[in-house]
Amino acid sequence: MNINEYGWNEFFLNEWNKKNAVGMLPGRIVADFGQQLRVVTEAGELLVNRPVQKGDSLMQLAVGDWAGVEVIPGADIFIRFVLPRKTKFSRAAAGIEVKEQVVAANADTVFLIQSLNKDFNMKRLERYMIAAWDSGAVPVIVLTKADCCEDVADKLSMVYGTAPGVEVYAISSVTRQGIDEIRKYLQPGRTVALLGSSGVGKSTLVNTLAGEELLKTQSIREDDSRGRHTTTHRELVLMPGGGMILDTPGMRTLSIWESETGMDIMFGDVEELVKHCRFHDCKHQNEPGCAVRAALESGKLEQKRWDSWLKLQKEIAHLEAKKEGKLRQQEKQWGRQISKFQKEIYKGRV
Ligand SMILES: Nc1nc2c(ncn2[C@@H]2O[C@H](COP(=O)(O)OP(=O)(O)O)[C@@H](O)[C@H]2O)c(=O)[nH]1
Ligand SMILES: [Mg+2]
Ligand SMILES: [Zn+2]
Repeated sequence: MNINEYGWNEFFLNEWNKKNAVGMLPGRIVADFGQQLRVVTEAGELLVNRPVQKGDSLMQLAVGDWAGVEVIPGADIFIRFVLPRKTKFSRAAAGIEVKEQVVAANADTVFLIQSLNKDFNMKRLERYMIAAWDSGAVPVIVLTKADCCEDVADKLSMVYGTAPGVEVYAISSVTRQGIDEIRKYLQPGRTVALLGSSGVGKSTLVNTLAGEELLKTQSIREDDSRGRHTTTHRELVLMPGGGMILDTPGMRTLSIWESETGMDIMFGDVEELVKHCRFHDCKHQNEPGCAVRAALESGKLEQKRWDSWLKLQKEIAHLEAKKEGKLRQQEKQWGRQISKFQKEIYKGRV
């Protein structure tokens, strides 16, 4: 097994050399079955138990990660560490806990996939774009099922308006429209991650590009254009002509986790406008000298974009407050431990 084909390169080698990895093999996590992970190493594919999580540390493994694997002959196989990621596409994990979920690690390109039928949703695309810019990977928008859509050109121009400078493709796995164009992203040693709702044709696209059935796809209930889940886990597959694709099960919602670069790139103009209001605590309602209201009235700022920004901004502020709360909680716990320790010292026990 040649790990270079799986994306091993100087970046990871450099990180590897900083570790004490004597007796270990570098391995890339190619499938996540929950309790177990499939890892590709020079010695072949290995099935490894998921290591015990160490809080929020890097041991939170994701498909696409490079890990230090130790094989103890006659005993077991262990993952000892994970290398720093080159890129990561994250979302806020579902549930009340404030937690990051890495959906795809070390992808070079992310295909943001929507189908051109009823699934098409510009607000969702905006969200994916923000997360993609924050991931560090290059986003490409792929609109599937062009064979099922009569107004492809209209939808394309909407997308161009929202994501300037990003490549956009309308494709069909049925008519093969656009398939050869997107093949250029499949380069030896490079990883493309497929992100999008369930049923948009991600697994079908992998099979179409591969020219063989590498992954199972779902039969769709045409009535509501939703499919049933068949892709149950994340999986990184090596393509016959080189390059890798990371297929993911559909995400129902994408809650923003990080938003530094993403919001800047997607809404830089809005953020600039806000700075130009006369009052720095402007609510953008009836205040005099409100740059936002002026831009909305003159048509310079679209109401839809403003609504999106407001909603995302609120969501991010909420998330930040939750993150902050978690941090304070951790500090409090620390504080309690320290004061307990101090008491012990006082009592002369330590
Ligand atoms: N008409 C049409 N159907 C497609 C296309 N690509 C996928 N499908 C169908 O959409 C359904 C869901 O595909 P699948 O690849 O499992 O979606 P995934 O959940 O995103 O992996 C399947 O019934 C596919 O046959 C396409 O380009 N055109
Ligand atoms: Mg699938
Ligand atoms: Zn204002």
